[in-house]
Amino acid sequence: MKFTALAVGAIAAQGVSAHYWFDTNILNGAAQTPYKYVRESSRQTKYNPIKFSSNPASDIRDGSTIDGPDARCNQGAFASAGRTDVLTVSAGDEIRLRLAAGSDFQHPGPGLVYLSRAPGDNVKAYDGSGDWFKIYEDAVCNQGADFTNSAWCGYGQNTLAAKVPKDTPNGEYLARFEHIGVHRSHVNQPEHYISCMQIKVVNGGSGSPGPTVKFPGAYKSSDPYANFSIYNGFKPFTIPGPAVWSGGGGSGGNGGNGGGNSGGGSTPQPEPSNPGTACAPMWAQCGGSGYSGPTCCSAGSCKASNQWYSQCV
Ligand SMILES: [Cu+2]
Repeated sequence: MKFTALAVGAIAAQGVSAHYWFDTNILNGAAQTPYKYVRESSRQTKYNPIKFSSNPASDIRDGSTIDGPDARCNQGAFASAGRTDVLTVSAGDEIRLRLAAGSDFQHPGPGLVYLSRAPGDNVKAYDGSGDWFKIYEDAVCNQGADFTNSAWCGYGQNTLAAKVPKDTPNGEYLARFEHIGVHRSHVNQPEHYISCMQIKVVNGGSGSPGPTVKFPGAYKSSDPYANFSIYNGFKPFTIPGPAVWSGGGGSGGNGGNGGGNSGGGSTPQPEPSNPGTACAPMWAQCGGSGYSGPTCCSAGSCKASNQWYSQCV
C-alpha cells in the first residue's frame, strides 16, 4: 500500500504544469517581489483551481469551493493580509498580475478583474465579504483560431491587467484577479484561479461603481459559462459576473496583446459531455477509475492526474 500511495503522488505531480496561480504584480513593466502586494493563499496546492461544491469530491482541492468564501481571494489569503503591502495606484492607471513559477494560462477561458472597497479604507483588515464590481473582462479575441485554446484572449499569456477606472473614488480596495478555465465546463466543472492584491486608489473620481456582486454568490453552477463547451468550433460565450463598470473608461488585457474584446452576449447552448469524436479532444478526460469515454486523444496525449482522472494535454 505504501508503494501505491507513492505512485499516486508522483502521477499527481505531473498535473501541476497545466495549472497556475498569481503571485507577482507588475509595476511600470517591472516585476515586484512575489506576494509583496498579492495576498498569498495557504493552500497546499496553490496551483490548483477552485471548483463548485457540487463537483466530484476528488476534484475539489484543499476543500476550496467557488460557492464558498474562498471565492473571494482564495483559501487562507485573508490571514496574509497583514504582511501584504498596499500598492498606491492613481485612478486611470493599470494594475497587472503575473503568474507564478513561469506559468502561463494553459487553459481556454475568460480573464476577469474586480474591485471591492475596504470598510474604513483599511484593506489589511478586509475579508472581501462586501460588494464587488467588475473593471475588466475578456474572453474570445480570435474567433477564427482554435476554440479549444488560442482563440481565447488570455491563452498562453502570463499576465492579466486592468485599468482602475478614472471615476473610482479614492480609498483602499481589494483587487481580485481571476482566470477561469472552461475546458471542462461541458461537464459543469469550470476551474477558477483567483488571487487578490491590496491597492490604495488616489487621484480618483466621484463615481458610484456598480453593478455589484458578492463572493460567494456571483457565480452559480447553472450559469452558462459553467455549462459551456469549447468543442466543435466557435460559439458565443457569456462571461460570468456583472457587467463591467464603465467608470470613466477602463480596460486592461493580457500580457503582450493589449486590450482584447469580450465574447458575445447571447446564451450558449449546453452540449452533451461527449464531444462526439472517436478520441477525446485536448483538455478532455481520457481515463480514470469509473470513466467510460474515449481513452485516446485526438490532440495532445493522455496524462494521469490521479487515479480518478486522466486528461489530454
Ligand atoms: Cu485544469
